[in-house]
Amino acid sequence: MARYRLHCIGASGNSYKLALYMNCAGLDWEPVGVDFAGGQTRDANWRAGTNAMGEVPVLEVDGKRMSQSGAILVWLAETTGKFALDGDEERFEALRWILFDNHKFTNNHAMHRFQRSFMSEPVHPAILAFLRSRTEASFAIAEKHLTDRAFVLGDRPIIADFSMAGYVYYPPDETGFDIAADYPALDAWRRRLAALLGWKPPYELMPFGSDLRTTRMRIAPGSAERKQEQH
Ligand SMILES: N[C@@H](CCC(=O)N[C@@H](CS)C(=O)NCC(=O)O)C(=O)O
Repeated sequence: MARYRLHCIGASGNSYKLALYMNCAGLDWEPVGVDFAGGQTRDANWRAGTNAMGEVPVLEVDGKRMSQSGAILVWLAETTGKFALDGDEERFEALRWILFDNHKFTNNHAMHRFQRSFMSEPVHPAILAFLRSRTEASFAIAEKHLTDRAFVLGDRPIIADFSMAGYVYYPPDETGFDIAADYPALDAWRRRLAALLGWKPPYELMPFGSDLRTTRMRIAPGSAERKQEQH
């Protein structure tokens, strides 16, 4: 059994942040599948034993189970020294971007993707339009920031890069955003990250639960099986 065990699904970009970090850091890790579409993260026993917040990712290390990708990335950087921060100023800057990522960059993009591609019934266009405009606004901020720097904090990748990378490698037909065509600085940044040793796309690093991609087709509207969570 690997030392680091990531409870995750392939469709979860929040999980991918940690999977990608651990693969690029060369850590001994393995994915542990969660039946997200089947409602496992809402099961009372799962919540009691794995994550009271009812979310993936959960990282299990030496019997301890941790949640919240941003907090886990900070913990991993501090305990492994990989993609770590140098001093208080860098730590503050990295936390700023990790919080921006959680609240805006990842959140809007992920919510838009889920509503667009994984709902079993059509979503009201106003919901998609709202989430799309929020995503565009946070993409514009990241695009400007990355125009004159290689990585989020400068010339080397650190944990905030992995946090912001959560959803940028999912296929455009799934996300509804064509980063290569519309966001040149974001595209150049994600290519630099993709050149790191250990980089792999989400569905290769986390084979479990990739079937969420087909949930929309698998679960007919009105079916008693319809059990879905937000992104
Ligand atoms: N801020 C959390 C977000 C985690 C999150 O939203 N995970 C999604 C999957 S990508 C989830 O489990 N959602 C279940 C729900 O919202 O009920 C993190 O970064 O770990």
